[in-house]
Formats: sequence, C-alpha cells, structure tokens
Amino acid sequence: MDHLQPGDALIIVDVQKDFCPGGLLPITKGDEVVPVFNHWINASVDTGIPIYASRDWHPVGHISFSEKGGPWPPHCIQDSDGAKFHPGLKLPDSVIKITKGVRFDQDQNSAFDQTGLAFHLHKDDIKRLWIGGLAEDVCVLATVLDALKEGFDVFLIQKATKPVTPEGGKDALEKMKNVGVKIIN
Ligand code: VGL
Ligand code: ZN
Repeated sequence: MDHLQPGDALIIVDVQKDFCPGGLLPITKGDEVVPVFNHWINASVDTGIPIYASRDWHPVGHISFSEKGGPWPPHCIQDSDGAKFHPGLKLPDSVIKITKGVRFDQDQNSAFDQTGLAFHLHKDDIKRLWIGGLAEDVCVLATVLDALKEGFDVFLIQKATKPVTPEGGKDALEKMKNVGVKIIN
C-alpha cells in the first residue's frame, strides 16, 4: 500500500545547507526537496508516524575532505552554519536526529552505519521506511541499501531526492529498483 500507516517511519537524509545551492558541496536543485519533505512531514505528524532526520557532521579536517586525500570538498563541519538543516525544512520538535560522519578514521555515508538506527527502529516495531534526501547517489543510496539489509520495506520518495551527478542519480535509481525498493513519484 502506497500510503503512510502505523509501523512506518519517515527518514530525511542530510537536508543541510551545505548540500543546497550556496553551500560548500552544493547539489543542483538540492533545495527543491524541502517543500516536498514539508508535505511528507505534515502527513507523518497527522498520522503519528515518527520522523528521523540524519545530518552529516564532520570534524574539521575530516578524512573525506580533499585536503586529506578524500573525494569531497570540506562540508558539514560540526557546528558550522552550513551543517545546519535547511532553514525551510519544517522539522517538528519530535524529530529524532541521527548524527553521522563524526569518525576520524572513516566516512559514514549510510544513516545506519554505526549509529544504532536499526536498533532504534526495530525496538519501535517499525517495518517500513519512506526515504529521501541528499544526495541520491551517495548517502541516500547507502542508507536505502542498508535499510533493506536490516529487513525494512523501503519506499524512495523520488521527488524528495537529488543526486550529485545526473549519471550517478540514474545508476542509483537503477540499483535501488533492482533490489526491490518501491519508487514513489
Ligand atoms: C554526502 C558527500 C559527502 C551525502 C555526504 O550526504 O550524500 N555526500 N558527504
Ligand atoms: Zn560528508
């Protein structure tokens, strides 16, 4: 069934200023996911569905930064303005925040990677996840694949996600379809 029901959760991946136009690692049209999520947030609050929001939260000089030989420009540095959630995102007080990317020795693209998220969701008897966010071909993809491994049914909210590159987005979508993710338009 393609609508929210008890046992579902909404997972908002890394909708932070640095991943939107004007940020340090801007994703084309990244900010366009904000109004889409606001609609899903309202629907989730109305139906009593828990909302989880992950954030990339790197220490200064993180291993994933180009200055350290990593693939990315510096971004989402702890407590910086760019690491804030997009100011237009209407997160309710009840939102459960997931902080990742804090390890000195490795990156954590997935919101499940060493965060305890699967434990928390299983404990609350969550079976199905509605997922979107930034970026489709990096952290959203990694989160979705881990969600399946953890035994959840996964819906990708396609309008609520944008890729770093168009080719990356196409590949990610194909991968997700192939492993049984339901794509919601
Ligand atoms: C991400 C690149 C680097 C993401 C995080 O949230 O998709 N992308 N760090
Ligand atoms: Zn990062």
